[in-house]
Amino acid sequence: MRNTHNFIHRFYGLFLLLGLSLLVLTIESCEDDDDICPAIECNTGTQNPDTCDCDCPTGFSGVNCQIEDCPTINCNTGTQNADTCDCDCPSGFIGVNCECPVIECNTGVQNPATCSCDCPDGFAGVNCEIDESTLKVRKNAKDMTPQEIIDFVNAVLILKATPSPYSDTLSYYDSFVRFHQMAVEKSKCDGFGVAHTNPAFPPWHRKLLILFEDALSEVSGNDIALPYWDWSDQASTDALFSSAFLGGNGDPNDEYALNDGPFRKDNWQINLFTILPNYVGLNPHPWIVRNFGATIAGSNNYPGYAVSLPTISEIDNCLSITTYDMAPWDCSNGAMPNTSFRFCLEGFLDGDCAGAQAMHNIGHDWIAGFFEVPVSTIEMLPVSTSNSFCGNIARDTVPNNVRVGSMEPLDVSPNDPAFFIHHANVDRIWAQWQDMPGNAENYVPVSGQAGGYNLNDNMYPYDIPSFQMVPAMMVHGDTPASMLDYRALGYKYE
Ligand SMILES: [Cu+2]
Repeated sequence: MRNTHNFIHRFYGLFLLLGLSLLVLTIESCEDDDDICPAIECNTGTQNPDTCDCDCPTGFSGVNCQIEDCPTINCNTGTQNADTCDCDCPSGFIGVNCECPVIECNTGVQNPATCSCDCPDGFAGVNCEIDESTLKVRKNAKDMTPQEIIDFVNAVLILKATPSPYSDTLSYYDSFVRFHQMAVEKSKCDGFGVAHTNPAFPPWHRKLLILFEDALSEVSGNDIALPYWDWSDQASTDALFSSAFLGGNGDPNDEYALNDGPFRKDNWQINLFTILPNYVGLNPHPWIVRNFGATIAGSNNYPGYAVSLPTISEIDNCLSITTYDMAPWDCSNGAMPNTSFRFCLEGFLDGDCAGAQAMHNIGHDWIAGFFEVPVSTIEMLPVSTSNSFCGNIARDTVPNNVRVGSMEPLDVSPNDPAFFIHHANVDRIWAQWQDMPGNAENYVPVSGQAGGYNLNDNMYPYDIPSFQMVPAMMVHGDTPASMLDYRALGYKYE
């Protein structure tokens, strides 16, 4: 019994000792806490007893959780979300700053950085609404099948024999020559460029090509796509100027008359003649005249210098210019071949508009340069001549034995169907440039310049009321703005 009592006593003693030890330990550890962690203000956070530091909630940092992590961003119509720090945008807006009005992107997605639609491969357009597989494909002349060449050539011949919807006196084909001539006449009378030597040079000709391509399809019943002539590709040149296609060079024994191919002298008649003072009398024949690579006129018109076609590096140089165009919006600034895409593409090389040429201009010159014919007496043609449009305009003197080919006098150069295939390449290079990042809508001037230059100006002569009565003219707009998106106009280049 005593032993038992003793055991219990000892047991209780041990318990007591253990309890006291724990109490002391606990008190000691509390005393340690008080020693290491001074109370600090943690604002929206809590003090961590292990580290003594503040544990802060998401979005806050700093010793006292006093720093709100979200950088302040402008949310425009929206509000910044304190948890995510991003903008919560109201319906109808997207983007990092709620700046983009929502647009329908169909098969694509709207890019919040640009606000525009990113389209999947094979789709294009502002709303990714264009299925590219449905577009007309304008091919390199060398890639045309024999049947495509036949269809194209026949359509051009039919167009030449079809009465024009725009004129009681002209053929449908010749109306396109006349549109071009009217633009050049207006330039000379008004003293500023229409269709040429100005920012509207690319869109003005894009409109002409679409009208022409549509007309070919209309009169032939075939869906015709214009071929293009890649000047830098010898195979393209060879294919285009073959006897099955456009015919070749002029006949040196016949004042360079075109004597082969479907548009030869006895199968194609020219009805509209140049009225440009510098060319009157130099291109008198009612048939196509070509003299490949002959000389171009210098500043004094004749004699000139030999020309060659643009190379890949010349074309790439124009494509590398990021500015579409700039003041003085013409051909008079010698620095502009390297600073204005339009100036470079149109083909001026220096500040002399009639001086050295390149690109588009040299293509005209290469097909149809200056040459001499035998005459009984060489004499100088008069220095001025009366014109049917703006009265007397001074002209340079030129010997009476000088001739030019059909593509040379600017006004009536579409008399040679090569014009349209040459200009398809000009249009293709513009299209390539437009496909570069940021260039799709890149056109200046937007406003404030001469009539016909600005983004939303109507282009002469497409805006003439009687022409506007023809349904074909109204299928697409007649402003530079309406010509910018070539896919929306129904075609692409291979
Ligand atoms: Cu032109």
